[in-house]
Amino acid sequence: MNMIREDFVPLVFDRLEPEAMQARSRQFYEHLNRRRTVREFSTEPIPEGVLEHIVLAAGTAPSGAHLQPWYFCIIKDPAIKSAIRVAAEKEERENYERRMSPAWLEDLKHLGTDEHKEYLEIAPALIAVFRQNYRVVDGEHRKNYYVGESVGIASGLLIAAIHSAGLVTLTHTPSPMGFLNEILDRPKNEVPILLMPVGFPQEGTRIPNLTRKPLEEIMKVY
Ligand code: IYR
Repeated sequence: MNMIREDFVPLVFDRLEPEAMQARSRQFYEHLNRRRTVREFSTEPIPEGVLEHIVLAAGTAPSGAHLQPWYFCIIKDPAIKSAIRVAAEKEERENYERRMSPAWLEDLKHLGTDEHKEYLEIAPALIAVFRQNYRVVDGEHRKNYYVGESVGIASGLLIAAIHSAGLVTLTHTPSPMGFLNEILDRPKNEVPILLMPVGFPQEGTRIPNLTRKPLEEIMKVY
């Protein structure tokens, strides 16, 4: 086969020496391993342009048929943050009091979470991540592919970019989140999957004393 595709361009690939590969992979792991989810934020604003680059980084994710089925809303306006907090807490109250099973609540106990979400107002910015279940082309609904996988990967890059920029976040998943479509005026083909407060940690914040699974528990070489 090996057909030359006219619209293809040469790959720009930076080849590293083995020692550089070993050092870079270790340093990247060590950097990511310092990331922790934070639930207490300061109100300190985020420097200009940082959130834009974080979203651009997320948007580099691979996606099914390169359809990039994601959309990111950045919310800084205090009135909109308040409206989101009120709506999220209403759903979370329902979750904690009725929708989550006793086993689920038991699994969560060590994190100390509850239905109160003051961080949605305190953090200087919220990022709402939407998955585009389908796209609309000339008024017709067209399929997107591997949307969950694609937006999941983009969200991972988003979280890594937030950490790399020297900020903290919390992977918040109020559910259902239909209120975000209304408040943010997003179309029906978009479904919110994450609501991430982003900012600086509140001074003196404490986090659960968690450990990560060791390599032998998450990997096997064949
Ligand atoms: N979405 C709820 C509950 C919750 C669920 C899981 I799984 C967590 O790891 C943490 C919280 C909330 O945000 O409180």
